[in-house]
Amino acid sequence: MSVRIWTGSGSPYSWRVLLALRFKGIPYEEQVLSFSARDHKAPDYLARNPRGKVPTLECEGAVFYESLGILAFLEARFPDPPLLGRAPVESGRIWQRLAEIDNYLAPVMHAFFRPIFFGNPAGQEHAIQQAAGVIHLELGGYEALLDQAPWITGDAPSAADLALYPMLRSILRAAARPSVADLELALLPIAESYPRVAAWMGRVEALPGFAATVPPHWQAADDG
Ligand SMILES: N[C@@H](CCC(=O)N[C@@H](CS)C(=O)NCC(=O)O)C(=O)O
Repeated sequence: MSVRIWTGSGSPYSWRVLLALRFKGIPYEEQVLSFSARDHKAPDYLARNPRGKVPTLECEGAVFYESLGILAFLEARFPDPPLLGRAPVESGRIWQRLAEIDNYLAPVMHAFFRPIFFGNPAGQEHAIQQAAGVIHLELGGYEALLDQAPWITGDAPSAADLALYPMLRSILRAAARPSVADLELALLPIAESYPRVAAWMGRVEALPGFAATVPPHWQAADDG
């Protein structure tokens, strides 16, 4: 059995799959593509993933892209420990949260961090503040959920935790940029506004193998 994964440093979708691989104790070989060199648009990569995005995973001759599809494959091929639940209700709850993360948080994450990481926040303050407002609504929901249980879907970590964490880290990393310091986004420090979310982030960071998944160019960053 050999697993290869193509990632991009800092890609939250790649990070969720790396967390799942570590959680399940699956050995893998990682190839970090360079976005600036446009490795993800090279013909040999497009042959594996015609959308030219990361992550892509190959296992025993089968190639998968789209992080949720990859997680579903990993769960079926390597069921223990489970990440997508065993019982129908548990499984449905986890997929519900995954759909919420990708349908509601992901678009606003992109709207928030794109002008901060890849553009010029000057002139886009209103759009950034609007996105931050939606992020606060989402964070409020997770704060309430985490008041009921230590993990997003209950008493054990699930794919929902592993999918949510990298997105929140990306958001907080963007919020820490000096270029938005004057916007009073009230996202940092996260422990002040959302103590349960902050404590949950600590629990994710304590999962075995977590450190090896942190994007290489983030290792030294203090982003709250
Ligand atoms: N829905 C996809 C999203 C993947 C995605 O958007 N990846 C980004 C990096 S976070 C990417 O590869 N962007 C490069 C591009 O679109 O050219 C998934 O879940 O895998």
